[in-house]
Amino acid sequence: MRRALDAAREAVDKALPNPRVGCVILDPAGTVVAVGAHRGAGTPHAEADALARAGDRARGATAVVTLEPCNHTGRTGACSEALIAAGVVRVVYAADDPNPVASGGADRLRAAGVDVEGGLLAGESERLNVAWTHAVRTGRPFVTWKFAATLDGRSAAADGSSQWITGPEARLDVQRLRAACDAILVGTGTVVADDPRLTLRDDENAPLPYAVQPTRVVMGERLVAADARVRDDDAPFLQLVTRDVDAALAALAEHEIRHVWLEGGPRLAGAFLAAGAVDEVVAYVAPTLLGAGATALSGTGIQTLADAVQLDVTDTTHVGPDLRITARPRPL
Ligand code: AOF
Ligand code: ZN
Repeated sequence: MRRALDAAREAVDKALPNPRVGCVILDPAGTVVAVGAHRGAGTPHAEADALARAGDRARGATAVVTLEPCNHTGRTGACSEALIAAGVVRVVYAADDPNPVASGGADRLRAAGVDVEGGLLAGESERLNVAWTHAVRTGRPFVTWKFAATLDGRSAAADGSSQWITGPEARLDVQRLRAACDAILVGTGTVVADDPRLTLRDDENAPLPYAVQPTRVVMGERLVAADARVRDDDAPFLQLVTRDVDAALAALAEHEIRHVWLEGGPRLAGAFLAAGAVDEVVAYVAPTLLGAGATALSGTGIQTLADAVQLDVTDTTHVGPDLRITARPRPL
């Protein structure tokens, strides 16, 4: 299973809107005869990839797969049927498939006489697909809110200047994390103020070696000007003409967006937080002090300490001179 998880991880950085899945085929003696992985929507599922590599050696074999084999014909065929047809006699999988459209593979395999065991390293498989699992379970995308601030919590100086609070290392780190998402979300105010491109680029403006650019999503009732850079040809663009967070999440889910990277501004972030729609916070904190200036969040409606949103820190990492703090809202 660890080999299958590694295969899933190594095959692609991102398979969204699909999960990252790996599959290993073992002969009756326990020797690895094939390793397969999924590489993104529309390409073969991990099981199909591994079966194709195994050929005849799949007969009588065990398939070890990081997600319950699917039982549906979606963009590709049902893996349950492919495993049965190939003569696989035993399937060991990690996480149950949370997708109601595709699940039922374990039952289908058992009904065909295949020996099936689920749950092995399920947590690791889910960690590999945190956003996908959340999105498929809840029907709403997983939202990561990112902001940068000084050590005293300012995201802009008193005169409004905010470029750059953090160093180049942190800005490159943001690009890397953005690349793992399938949408970058900002409010219309940010587009008007900064005319950002919201694409993945390095400091020399060269495109980064990430295959798929996230969709640039602008939320708000003011229509984005036709010549705004966010509408150029470098990446997909989507405007959500609404101020309602739930409506926005539903629209994003309809576009098969699973992992949203929310970048601001402060009112949009405040609205998402107030709606309970922030699933993860990534804060870049610079070792500088301003003493005045805007903060990263506004309009949350929180008035008293007892109502503070409680987070658990899941990671702290030095990024150049800055600190990156990752935190998740504490379950109620
Ligand atoms: C994958 N890769 O290796 C496995 C998946 O219609 P599709 O082909 O995009 O099917 C996507 C669903 O299939 C997915 O949500 C999950 O439930 C199931 N298994 N998907 O993309 C794979 N094994
Ligand atoms: Zn499948």
